[in-house]
Amino acid sequence: MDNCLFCRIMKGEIPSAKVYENDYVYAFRDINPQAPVHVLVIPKKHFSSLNDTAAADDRDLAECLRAIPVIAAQEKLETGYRVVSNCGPDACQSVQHLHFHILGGAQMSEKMS
Ligand code: DGP
Repeated sequence: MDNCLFCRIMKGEIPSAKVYENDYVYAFRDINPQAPVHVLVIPKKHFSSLNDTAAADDRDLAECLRAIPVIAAQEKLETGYRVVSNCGPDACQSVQHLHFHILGGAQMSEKMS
């Protein structure tokens, strides 16, 4: 996806603060952090959201989930963290490339919305 912001970040065409990468996954710091640690985990393959993953290779999705605890450990989030994937306009998804927010580094509210 030539015009996708996160595809361009993943390819290095737009700079980002990388925190993790493997053959399937790229992770980088959110430009507008909403917690002391705020990392975005994306599959290297383009999916616009979770709604676009019915035909996805399991590996592309599983690697995102497996990367999350690795990144959490790297970021020293021993006391916990939250994972969010906004999907569609009601959830205020603003970038149409599947991504998982890892939020941590402080006590969070019990409220999620
Ligand atoms: P969402 O609202 O769930 O689609 O989250 C998109 C996130 O992407 C939002 O928290 C801000 C972040 N973001 C947007 N543009 C950039 C960018 O150019 N670089 C980085 N690092 N993050 C970005």
